[in-house]
Amino acid sequence: MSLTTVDARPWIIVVGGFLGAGKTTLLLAAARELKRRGVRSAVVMNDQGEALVDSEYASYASAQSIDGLRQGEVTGGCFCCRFSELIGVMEELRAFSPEIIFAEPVGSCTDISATTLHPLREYSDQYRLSPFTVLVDPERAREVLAGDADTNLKFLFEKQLQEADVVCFSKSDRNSVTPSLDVFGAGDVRRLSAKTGDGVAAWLDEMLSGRLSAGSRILDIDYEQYACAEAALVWLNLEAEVRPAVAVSPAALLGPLFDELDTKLSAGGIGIVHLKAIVRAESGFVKAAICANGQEPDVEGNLAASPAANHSLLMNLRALGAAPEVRKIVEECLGRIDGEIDDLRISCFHPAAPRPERRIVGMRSGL
Ligand SMILES: Nc1nc2c(ncn2[C@@H]2O[C@H](COP(=O)(O)OP(=O)(O)OP(=O)(O)O)[C@@H](O)[C@H]2O)c(=O)[nH]1
Ligand SMILES: [Mg+2]
Repeated sequence: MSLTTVDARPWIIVVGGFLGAGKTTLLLAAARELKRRGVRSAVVMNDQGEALVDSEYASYASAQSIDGLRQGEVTGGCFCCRFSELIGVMEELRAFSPEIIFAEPVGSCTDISATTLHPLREYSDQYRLSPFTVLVDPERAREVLAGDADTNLKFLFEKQLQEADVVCFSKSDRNSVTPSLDVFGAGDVRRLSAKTGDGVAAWLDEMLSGRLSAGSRILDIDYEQYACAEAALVWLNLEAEVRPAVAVSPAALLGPLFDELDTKLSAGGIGIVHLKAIVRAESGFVKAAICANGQEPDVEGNLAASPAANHSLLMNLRALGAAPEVRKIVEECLGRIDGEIDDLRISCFHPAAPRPERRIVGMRSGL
């Protein structure tokens, strides 16, 4: 008779961090690493809107190199406001017996420890919970530390750091020097690059070691201030079918559109926080992203895909500005595409005040 029992409960690994920090890229790199180890994983994406570039990108990644990665989504609100939905989605994913379930909260969200991690701890008969990682883009940290960041963005960034069990710098491949996060009480900060894979296995091992607890830090947060900070952001999610006048490759369609958007948003004084888009055609797909105005787009996918007559465009823009202006600029840029645009669906809004379903202790104000 064996005295050891196999723990069949999947691990939940929640990875937070500001918009564009590299959460999705890390989760997919970690899922790839797990696949190499013969471990099944799943991801749950989350957004205030519908039509997520991250989910579409995860589908491509899984088709290319993480065969078997299962996906779920909680849309139309953050994990804290849709906690029951998160539980329902994870329940559905368990039908595929993942050993690890990654969850990526909305990048403008905070207070996740009190409203998501702690409520999740009540499901300890079904899941094991790993420490809450907050991923930090060193460039964003430098901007906040230098006092160059918008005050609302700074508020969200700081609160996210204050509640992390584990703080980890992303993008180490292009940031050999990282700023000190001591002022945020971040303690020991890890570093990794999801692009090169450096540090990903070590981070994953730490998440699964059981050495650190989940939800060790609970925020003191004013919900009115939190709501104002989130509402300073504009969310634009767009879907469209594009038929250019002359067949072009996905890259040739997306490149000029991205340049135009960057130029027009910058001219309109709109601060781009994360602009990401995917164009897919029969010949292949291309994804592009920038995390600030004037940045060189980070492009992935099949740049050499042949010209195609039909393209599906998916775009998610998170910016600092007013929704009507942002929508107008995006519509103008789309209008400059030489060709036809069908099935255009745009939702553009300021995130509503967060109203968590659960919180371990009462909210200070606003609820
Ligand atoms: N050089 C480099 N770029 C990275 C790395 N990780 C992510 N990126 C890039 O950073 C940008 C943002 O990455 P995402 O993974 O989409 O960031 P996110 O935190 O999921 O963003 P949101 O979901 O919008 O909050 C993309 O252009 C990525 O390709 C990295 O390790 N190195
Ligand atoms: Mg993401």
